[in-house]
Amino acid sequence: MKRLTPLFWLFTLCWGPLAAQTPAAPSYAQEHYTKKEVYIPMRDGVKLFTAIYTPKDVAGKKYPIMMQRTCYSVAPYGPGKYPARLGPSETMMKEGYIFVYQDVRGRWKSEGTWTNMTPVIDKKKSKKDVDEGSDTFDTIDWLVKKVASNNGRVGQWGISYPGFYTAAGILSDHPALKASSPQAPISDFFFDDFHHNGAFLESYIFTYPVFGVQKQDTTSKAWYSAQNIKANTKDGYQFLLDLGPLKNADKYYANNFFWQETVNHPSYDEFWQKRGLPEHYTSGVKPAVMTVGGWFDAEDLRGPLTIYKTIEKKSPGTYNTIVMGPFGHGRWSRETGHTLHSNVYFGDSIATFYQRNIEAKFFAHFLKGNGDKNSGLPEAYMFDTGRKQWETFPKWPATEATHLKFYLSADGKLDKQPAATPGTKSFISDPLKPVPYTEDLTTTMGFTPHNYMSEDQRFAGRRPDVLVYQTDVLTDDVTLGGEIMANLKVATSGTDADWVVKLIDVYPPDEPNHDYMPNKNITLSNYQQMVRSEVMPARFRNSFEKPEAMVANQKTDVNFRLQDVLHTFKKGHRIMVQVQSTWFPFIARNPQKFVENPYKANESDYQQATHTVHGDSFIDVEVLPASSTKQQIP
Ligand code: PG9
Repeated sequence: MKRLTPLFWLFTLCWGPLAAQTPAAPSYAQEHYTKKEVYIPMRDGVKLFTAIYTPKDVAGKKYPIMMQRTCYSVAPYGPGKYPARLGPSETMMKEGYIFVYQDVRGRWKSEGTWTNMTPVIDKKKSKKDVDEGSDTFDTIDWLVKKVASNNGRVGQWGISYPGFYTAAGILSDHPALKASSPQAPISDFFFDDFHHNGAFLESYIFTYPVFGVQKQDTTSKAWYSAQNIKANTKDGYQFLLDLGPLKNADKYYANNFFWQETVNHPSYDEFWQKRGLPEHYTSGVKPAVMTVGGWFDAEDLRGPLTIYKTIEKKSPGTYNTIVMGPFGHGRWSRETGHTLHSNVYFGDSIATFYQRNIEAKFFAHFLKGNGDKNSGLPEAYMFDTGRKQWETFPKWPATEATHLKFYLSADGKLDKQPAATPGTKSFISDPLKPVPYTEDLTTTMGFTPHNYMSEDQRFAGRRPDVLVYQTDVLTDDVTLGGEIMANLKVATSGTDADWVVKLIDVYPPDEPNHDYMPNKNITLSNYQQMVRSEVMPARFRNSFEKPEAMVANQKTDVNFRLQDVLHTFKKGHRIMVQVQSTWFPFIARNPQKFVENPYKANESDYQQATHTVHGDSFIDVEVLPASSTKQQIP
């Protein structure tokens, strides 16, 4: 939430009352669209609330339908009420589509019972077997038959949870669904949002009222807000440290069904597995798919990359493409002028470029054009976050990429070869003094994390419980493009630990500040920009389903994937890797003593431990040759 400047308040105090007296001029949506609200019956009889906005200019015209299904409300409710913008962008609102918004089952004005990440029923045996695929099918079937002036073609889009409903909608298999754009879609709550590789994101603890309380009736008013945690502080690090073990959250959430489900399913069991989406795609994905994500998306980064790669692998005949921009969560949907993430400036109007030249083009081709798959768009439209420019690839990960290993050498160097005698580096990890995940405390009591994904990491690297490894100053640009694997060889004096690996771009000492620094206390001189990071609980190193303790002081392999990148480390920069075991309160603290269920650990289970990283640990990255990228001039 942007801080409102004094100028804003001045304007509001002076002009606000005047503005309140004269009716606001009708918005573009009000002037050019009519609105209808209906209940659409699903096959099991449950009715879903749906708002339909149709262009007024329908004389002799037919329009495609663009649909979004959401758990976050289709407000504003009421026949004369319009949102500021219809559709994914102003461009598409002005191009003219029939925009449809639907409250999903169990949410807001729709009927039915809510559950998170609705499990997919692959083989439906009766009308009672319903999921998001069947609800999407029934909705599309009703729309194409009943909505006047539609051209029989439907597109679907959505960001985040609506991205999940879009990705799940692909499984509807409705013949009218021609184009689907899951954007920052959730793929699986054990790897997106609430967990990363099963490590619980304690930074999400404030969101549980939104997802863990059943409404009693159809409603246009939030029914869960009373459950919010009331805290008289902005310091989430201290607030959650003072909360102590996760079991103490029951004082807030004893009746919150999603919190109880989270607590009672600490491993990747049937509860989470049946809520995962990617494994349900098969060879017959019908609609054209354009998955969209942000390289700095702190909520759903695994989702877009995994859904794109899964469809690519399982349904090679499908028009299946990916776009990854220099954005935080969903920030491609709103133009901010100067495109920044945390303190890093990427250029101007990048969201508008994406909306006009990529998103609108994709939907126009398949919903208004001949839909022959010659859309003029590439397979992979990827923004190089180091060079700060769009690149296009005929395949992702790029076929020209070569693998390179960086060894975590005991002398603190990132070496391309392991030392003859690898040696070790150790640190004391103390759950009572965890490494902060951000220096920006103002973001630690919010709904979800955001800025840490490209934040300066000097505050962490200067702590004794964070190990630092780096290359010499680069004499040439090095472009990492594709997947990253961490292959750690570690030990602990305890019997459990979380392992965090952070890939960092170290700027040169003479790096100047850009003109749009959002944080006046930061200098880009020697800035240690986070490029990618991930956590892996050692308990899940061999299986996410069957956690295993570590054997004290035994060298142990902990191998895990960090999400893809496209980042050029420029000449004069360094490549850095930091390794740590606490990352608070982004993730919950690990007791560092193996317990069956960390959500039920007692205060006495939390213990200091000495952790060791062996010098034959390595990070395996994909390096692109300079010539492999084709710069896309906006
Ligand atoms: N994926 C995002 C989210 C899910 C659950 C909790 C908090 C955030 C989103 O839908 O915005």
